[in-house]
Amino acid sequence: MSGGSMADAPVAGTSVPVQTADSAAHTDHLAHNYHPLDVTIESGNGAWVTDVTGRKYLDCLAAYSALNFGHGHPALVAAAKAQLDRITLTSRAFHNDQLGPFADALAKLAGKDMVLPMNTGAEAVETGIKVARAWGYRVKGVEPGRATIIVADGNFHGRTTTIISFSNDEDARADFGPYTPGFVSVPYGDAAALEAAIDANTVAVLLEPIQGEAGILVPPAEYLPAVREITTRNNVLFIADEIQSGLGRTGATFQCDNVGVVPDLYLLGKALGGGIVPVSAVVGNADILGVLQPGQHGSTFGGNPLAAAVGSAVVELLATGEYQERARMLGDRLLADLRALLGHGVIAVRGAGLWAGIDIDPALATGRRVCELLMERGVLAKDTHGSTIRFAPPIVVEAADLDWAVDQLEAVLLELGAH
Ligand code: IF1
Repeated sequence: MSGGSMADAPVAGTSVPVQTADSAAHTDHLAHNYHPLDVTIESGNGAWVTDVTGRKYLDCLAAYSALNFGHGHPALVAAAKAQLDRITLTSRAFHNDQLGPFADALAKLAGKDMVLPMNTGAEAVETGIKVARAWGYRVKGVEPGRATIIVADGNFHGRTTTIISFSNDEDARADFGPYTPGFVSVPYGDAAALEAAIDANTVAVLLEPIQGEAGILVPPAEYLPAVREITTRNNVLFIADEIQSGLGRTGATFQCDNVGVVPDLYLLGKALGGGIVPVSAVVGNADILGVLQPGQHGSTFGGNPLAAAVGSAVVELLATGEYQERARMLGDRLLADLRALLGHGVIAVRGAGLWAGIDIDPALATGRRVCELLMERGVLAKDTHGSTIRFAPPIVVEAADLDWAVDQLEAVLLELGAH
């Protein structure tokens, strides 16, 4: 078929719907694994996006923290554009001139000495699981095939079959069995329960430093330091999934920094690609990541020169600390403004840095309904579960726009009958 794509080919017996700009959201050819708000975005700049009708919205989701630096950050776009004209993909069968500098810069940012680049967050999580198991057998001496990894109830680490095998969210796991064995789930925030679950086969603990999808659940301040002490004492790896909490979101380079903890492995993704290309990585020291030998793990696109060039530009933005400081300053402002709504339709506010989970009074509306009404007022946000919504705008958001977004939430709550 010359010119058009297969997508343009009429399906026998059906008429291909006319695709106009504003009907792009309503194609008949897309699987129904999402239920997006009824908005079709055409462009973005900073913390703002514009829909196909020209209407602007403040983006308070930032693609689940993949857009920490906003839409179209000039330094990131410039790095991508420059690399597009050089080379975008070589495979790891050959070296490329961008990956070494990226690995050097990211290792330095994390205070570690080795980086394993992948693409999506789930791939970083899967890589962490494989590395921990191989370390368990080859270094710790766990009996072959018996390695277990401790995870937390309410976790969200991605959508692959192994990862949903240790999810306890039925929407995420139902009808996707048989499930991968080798995982033990314990209550989040309970260090004693975690220690009690460790046995001779335990190779690692895998945790989100703050549970994102669960509703931005911030554990007690002493939890992660206790997990660090327990895992060190038991020769168990501590793997921190900072894919959503990391890279400036919580007012620090990593959320682990905020509680004075250094994990054995950082799992990174989302914002590492600057909102431009999928970039993820497992970052640790050679005594752990070094267990992998050539041919034992990999990815077609992992460490590609375009991803590495953008990743290097992201690490450069984080190296000064200005985005971390901005997230801390704006986050304090956001959380204080949201907490002023407690008792006026808001029943709880949780968060760290520029990342807030807001429990709306369920008697007023679902989180989805609140997000629909926010959209009508020009704010884009996403519910997690039930009546919880999250606010996580790009860190480049203007303070005045952040204040305005909270004003819109207050107006929505009043509209729903809050006092
Ligand atoms: C969706 C949720 C958030 C993550 C953490 C690994 C991954 C994610 C802590 C995997 C990804 C995304 C997935 C996306 C929506 C979003 C999400 F709602 F699904 F749960 F953020 F909370 N670790 N989270 O948050 O990274 O493979 O997606 O690059 O599946 O709808 P990924």
